[in-house]
Amino acid sequence: MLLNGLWKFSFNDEAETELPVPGCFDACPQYRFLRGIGTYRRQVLCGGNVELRFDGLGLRAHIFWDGREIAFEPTAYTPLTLRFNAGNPGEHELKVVCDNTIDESPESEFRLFYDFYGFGGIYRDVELRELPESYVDFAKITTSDLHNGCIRLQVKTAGKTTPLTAAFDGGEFFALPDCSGGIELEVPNPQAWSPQHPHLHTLQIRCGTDLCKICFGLRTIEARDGQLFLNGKALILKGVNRHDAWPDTGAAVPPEVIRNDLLAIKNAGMNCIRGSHYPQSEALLNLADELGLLVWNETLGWENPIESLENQVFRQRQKDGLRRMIQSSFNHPSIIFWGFLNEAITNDLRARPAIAELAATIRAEDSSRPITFATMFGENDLCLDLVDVISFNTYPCWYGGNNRFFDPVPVQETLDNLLSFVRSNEKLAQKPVLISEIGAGALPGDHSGRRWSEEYQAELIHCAMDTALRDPRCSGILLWQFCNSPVDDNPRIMMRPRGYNNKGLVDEFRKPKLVWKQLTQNNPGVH
Ligand code: ADA
Repeated sequence: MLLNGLWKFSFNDEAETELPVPGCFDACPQYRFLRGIGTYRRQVLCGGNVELRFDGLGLRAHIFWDGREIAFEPTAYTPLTLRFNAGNPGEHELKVVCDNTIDESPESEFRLFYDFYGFGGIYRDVELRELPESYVDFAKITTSDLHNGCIRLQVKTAGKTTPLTAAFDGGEFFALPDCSGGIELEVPNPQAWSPQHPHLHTLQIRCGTDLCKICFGLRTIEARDGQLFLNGKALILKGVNRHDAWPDTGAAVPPEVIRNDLLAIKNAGMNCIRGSHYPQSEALLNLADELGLLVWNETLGWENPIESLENQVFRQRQKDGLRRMIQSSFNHPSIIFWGFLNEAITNDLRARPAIAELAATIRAEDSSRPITFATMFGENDLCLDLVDVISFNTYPCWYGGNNRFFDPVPVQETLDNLLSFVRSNEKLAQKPVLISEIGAGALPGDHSGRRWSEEYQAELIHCAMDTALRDPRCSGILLWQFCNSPVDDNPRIMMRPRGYNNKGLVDEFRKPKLVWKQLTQNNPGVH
């Protein structure tokens, strides 16, 4: 049952009204930019053991079933699956109390200085299913032999023990042996998944009356010898960072907007999206699988300080967020990296235990994908050896220097210095290097050619792309950022005209700026 629709809503215990779910109350005109408690509730017709799934909400939420609290979600944007007994068949009340006040304590994962707006509400789909006597708890598929089309399947079931059957691509069902420890299977008529040919296979698993359908792709991703390899071939990433935001609905981005965004990115000749800076929705990941876009999926974080990295509650929440993100999106072929903690304080040695712990948490869940985090500390980062891919966020000619007109030299020098540093460092030399963020603000309509103009941004982006993509030491570039994104009234607001981070290549309504027109024109397009 998809529980999307109109729910009863009240803000700070005021009179009840109705609001859409998915939705962000502080993106609606009557509560725009207000901070407080938004209570959503609705009736649900069901009974017995159920599974309730939220694909993402925020900033924090208490969840109640028939008036009893069944969960607290401390982390925005993160998939949450709850299993519980709903009681006798009939009407039950589901209540979700979303708090969008900013928690400034070190354990909080969303703080005032973040460079993106922290919305309140139920951002993404809510689903409920009544659990049968036995069911598939999880099924993980990894490509074990691309050449021969073999996968490794691991299935865990719950409830009464029942023999399993499975079918590939809508074919005949066959008996599955116990695969709790993983088994190898050959996919009939195997075709590899890649951005050029995003072929998806399906596997249906029957467990008693439960039928679980998984879309998967045959593909491998490796980080070795200073490069990335997709299906054994050297891979160069060319893409964008993207915030999941839309002016009318905040963090609850309508599926058609997501589809248009992904098509536009693909049509600009790009192959990758960094989901900055939180786990991506099921809707986006399904589309990326279908369209052939590679995704860097990361947990929520932004310039987190040492008091957070040394805080056990913060660390536990991060580990929990990583596990939930990985378990919920494991089978998407589009995901090539797991990431965490954008621009945390990784130039401080005291950050190492937290970074090592998060990397180990990922490896325990999935050893088939490289791990990375984006650093702003360049050569001074002290944690780069702990991950598989080195990702530098850098803003030459934007935060650095005082030039009014664009000067290519600092961009070329900055990128060269970063790449030379990695290649000459014994511990890092064999790791692939990415420019994970680079960009400049541009106000639509400013054609002065100076800083903040569309021309300045276009020149900087072209120079950065040229420099990175011509350098054989570089495995790719992810531009900051696809669309303008809203920011809160935080200490950085004076650098954020109109309350937006204006480094979008398109504006917040996706109206192309000069650079995006040029990137799109230079590409024949795929659709
Ligand atoms: C950082 C950060 C982004 C954004 C960017 C900017 O590198 O990772 O989220 O804040 O800078 O625009 O300054």
